[in-house]
Amino acid sequence: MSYLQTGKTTVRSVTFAMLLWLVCRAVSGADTARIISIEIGDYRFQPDTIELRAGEPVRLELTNTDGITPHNFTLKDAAATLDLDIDVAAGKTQVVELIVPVPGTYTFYCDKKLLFMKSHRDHGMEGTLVVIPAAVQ
Ligand SMILES: [Cu+2]
Repeated sequence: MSYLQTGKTTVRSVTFAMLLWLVCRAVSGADTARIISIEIGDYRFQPDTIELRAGEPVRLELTNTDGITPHNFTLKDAAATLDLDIDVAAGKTQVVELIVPVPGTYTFYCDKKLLFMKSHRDHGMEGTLVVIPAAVQ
């Protein structure tokens, strides 16, 4: 009987510790990821320049404001380990968590293109991501 009692207590402690961990994780995640909302439509990104610090966790909320045209958020740079290619259907929002470790200036763009037509990027659909060095501790 006392053995069972001990077992129950242990299970409760572990469950409580897991709950506490989950709550802490949710709270810290919500606190640290800055949200950057970008409207995508009419062959442009709005805003078309975004700035963040190296190592800063951000959450990009990409909303396609067009009625029928699908768009995309492409951000690639091998040296900075950036490899994003996110399709956003018309009228929809996609969310992506992003941490850029390397300061620099990067170009993002839409890679959509209809056969025999100019690509959305050729229509001017691109923007600039400026990553400034992390704050000195
Ligand atoms: Cu596009």
